[in-house]
Amino acid sequence: MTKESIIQQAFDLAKERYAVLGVDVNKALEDMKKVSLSLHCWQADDVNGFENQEGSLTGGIQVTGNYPGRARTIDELRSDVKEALKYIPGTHRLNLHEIYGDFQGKVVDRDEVEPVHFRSWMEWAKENGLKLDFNSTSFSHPKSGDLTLANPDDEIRNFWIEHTKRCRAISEEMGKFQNDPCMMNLWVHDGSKEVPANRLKYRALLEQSLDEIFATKYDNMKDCIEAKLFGIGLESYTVGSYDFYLGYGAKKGKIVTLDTGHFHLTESVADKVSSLLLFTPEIMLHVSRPVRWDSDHVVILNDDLTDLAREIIRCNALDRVHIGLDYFDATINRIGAYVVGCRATQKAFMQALLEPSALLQQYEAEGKYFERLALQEEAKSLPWNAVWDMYCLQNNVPVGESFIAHVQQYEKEVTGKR
Ligand code: RNT
Ligand code: ZN
Repeated sequence: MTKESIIQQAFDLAKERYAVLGVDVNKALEDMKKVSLSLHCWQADDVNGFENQEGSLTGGIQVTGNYPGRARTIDELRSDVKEALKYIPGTHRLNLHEIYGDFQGKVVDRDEVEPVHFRSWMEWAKENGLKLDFNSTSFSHPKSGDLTLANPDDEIRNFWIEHTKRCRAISEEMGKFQNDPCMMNLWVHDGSKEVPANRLKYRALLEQSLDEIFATKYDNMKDCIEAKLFGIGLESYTVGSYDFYLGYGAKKGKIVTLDTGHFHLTESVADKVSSLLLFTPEIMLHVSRPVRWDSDHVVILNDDLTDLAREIIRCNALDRVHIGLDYFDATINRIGAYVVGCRATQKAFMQALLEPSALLQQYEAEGKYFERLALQEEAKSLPWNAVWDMYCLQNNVPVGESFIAHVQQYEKEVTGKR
């Protein structure tokens, strides 16, 4: 038997099994196509970027590890992303940070950046069937300090306001060019290591800065604001907390970014989805994996992730939720890290799309709580993986663990030689 026919047989059996529970696997396969991921460019190079300035990663985030092979140039990064995409079924996007501009060897400060610095990215993305998303970059800069958009110093605050306005203009150009809105994420690390004497002051400043930044209306980009619990070295106070951005987003109609590493470890991010959908326009996700803290480990298929995907599918909200990834692991092969995290995210959605939700909801409506619990448990071990394998096969990407050898090969030929 060929590998293809084994996958086909397993799929046919799974199809029958799911049909008993009223689940249409072909519809799930169709819907999987809508699960488009926004790959974070910064996994390929440990959040370094291509600004022609020496400096280290600051702003409350940290990458650990020194595995060889990090992308050092735009060309290397593009090659690595293309390689990773060979092992991730479906059509996806690339999420760029401002520091990844094509600056052509020049020093372009953050308040000078222009759409032209992203022209080559737009063209490259088009050639490769990718859409772009964007992020302003407040970290790793001499003016980053502990406070950027919430800085009481007018000069520093205005510098970052100018930077963020320019990033919106770049996002608008990207959106226009690709004929699809560019999601622009705004995350600033502003906070303090020790307890501030005036919490309100900085939040009021951040609100003012955001109002000024968002004053220009654009049609081809969407603003997302990312909250966080704390940054490294900024543990006692985060200006842009979840309450802050949820309030701002609900009041001003902005999209709140949920980074799954930015909450207390026992807090359910999945539970937030249905509330956000009622009060904010859409949702941006940064799928990540905290281990004890916001540590940005490679995403794996765990309960947090499957809960999150299930909530999105139960809310029928795939078209209102944007799935970005956000982790940085420099201890293992970086392309492998992309593939593992992306595939885990897709598997979570595959499982969610195969949930026997009609029957579960019927049990619930009838007050049959034992039945609901029992079916939820049984659903965990239904043969979803046979459907996932079929999805990979249909998309011409390696099925199961066979991508490992491909990543090893690329390491031997390319990243290992850097
Ligand atoms: C930091 C935020 C933010 C960054 C990226 C690089 O805690 O999650 O999204 O990880 O912008
Ligand atoms: Zn994030």
